[in-house]
Amino acid sequence: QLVRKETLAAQVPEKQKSLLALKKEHGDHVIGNVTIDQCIGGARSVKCMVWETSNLDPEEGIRFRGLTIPECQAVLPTYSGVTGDGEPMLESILWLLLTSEVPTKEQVDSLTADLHARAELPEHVKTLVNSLPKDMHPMTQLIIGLNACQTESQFAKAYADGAPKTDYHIHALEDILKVVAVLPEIAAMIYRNVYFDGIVTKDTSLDYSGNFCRMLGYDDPSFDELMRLYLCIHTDHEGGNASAHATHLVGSTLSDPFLAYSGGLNALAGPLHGLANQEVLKWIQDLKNKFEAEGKPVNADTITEFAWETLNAKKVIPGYGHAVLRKTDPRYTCQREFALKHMPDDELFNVVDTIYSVMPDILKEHGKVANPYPNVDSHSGVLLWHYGFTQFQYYTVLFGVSRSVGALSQLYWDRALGLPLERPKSVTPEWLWSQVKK
Ligand code: NMX
Ligand code: MLT
Repeated sequence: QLVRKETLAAQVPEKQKSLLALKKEHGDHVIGNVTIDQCIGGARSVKCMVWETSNLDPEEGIRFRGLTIPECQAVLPTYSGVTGDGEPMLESILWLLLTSEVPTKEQVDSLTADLHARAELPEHVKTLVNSLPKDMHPMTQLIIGLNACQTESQFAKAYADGAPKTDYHIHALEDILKVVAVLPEIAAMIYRNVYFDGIVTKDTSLDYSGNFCRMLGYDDPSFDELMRLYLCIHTDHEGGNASAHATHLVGSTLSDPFLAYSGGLNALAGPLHGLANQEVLKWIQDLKNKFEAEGKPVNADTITEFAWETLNAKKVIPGYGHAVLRKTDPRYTCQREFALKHMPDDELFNVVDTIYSVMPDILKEHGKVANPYPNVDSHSGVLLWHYGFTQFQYYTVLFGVSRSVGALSQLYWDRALGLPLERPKSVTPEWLWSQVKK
């Protein structure tokens, strides 16, 4: 209520005015050129999208509404109520991304209550998710579940009823909060169905992350804190990443937020994007199995041997490299700090740490990779594994629950600012040749 009625309502006219002025007064100002390399090469660094919620610097990493991860940890409300003591709550970062304001604990608690109140899943969604084959990938199940929730879209209904475009953001926000609210239960149903007894038990006296942990079947305050950290750091990574961009693209057709974010989840499910977190754990398990069978220890030497085998087989090292970052991902660093605080002697954490000590040099020697350092996915799995959450085929679903917060906060602003249908120009190879042969 507070988010919608007070904070955002005051911001929308100002931001609309500012963007309009930018367009009117400076619309023809050139901000970049596009090379053939960029055209063929996945549009790296091409500046062609406005993104309110976060910005990614190649050296420094992500800033959420101008705040680095350590700054978020220092100022955003925590579950204990003492800022700086523990990880920020997911609701804190949702508030920040949506409104650009650092919320109070009271505001965050009101948002928790609002999300819990919206979390009821339609019966047909429960029936559908419960009917899915256990061997269907959890991400596919999540996407099916979310798509089926589209029956609840107030945006689609308002559009069909002829709502004026100036009101689109008001209806979109209802859907956005609903999507964020329902995802944990869909995700928990999938986890409990695939790996356990199918029973999901809620505890809405807790925050979003704590309740999610109980629904997954975990009851450990330390795991709740990990989930808070996990959900916060995966929310947003500016607009060009595949899941956020897909959400923005699909949403630009005025598909509602349920359909738009399902598009984002489809992108997240690819191994070069969110699925890399499962691939990292698989890589580590394959490595351990191989050397245990050979009676060798897992150490810097055997990791180096295994890395070269992977590279020579023309496969990627999952969890390393990035399209934008050129340094160790600060999301990796804060997870490493969590491990040093909560599980310094954990066996797999030590494997991940040893990988970190050798992999950048291996990748530099390999010579192809623009960024030889680890990204977020390199660390997230081992933290989960430590708490007995070993079902790594499921890991990307957690990423998917979190990314909804960033991608959909931006979708709110897409509609509030009246951003148009996204439709860049493609060119044929013949046209490209004609440009250089002139
Ligand atoms: N291992 C081996 N080769 C790599 C790696 C890696 N980790 N990263 C990049 N390369 C290769 C890449 O495949 C490309 O080869 P080719 O010229 O034969 O096509 C070459 O190095 C240059 O690629 P880059 O410019 O460094 O990277 P790009 O921007 O194209 O791709 C990623 C970025 C993230 C897709 C790439 O680094 C990668 O595949 N990493 C492993 C998968 C991964 O961890 N993805 C998760 C990213 C984070 N997330 O959550 O989404
Ligand atoms: C992300 O969080 O989306 C990934 O790091 C990928 C990206 O930023 O391109």
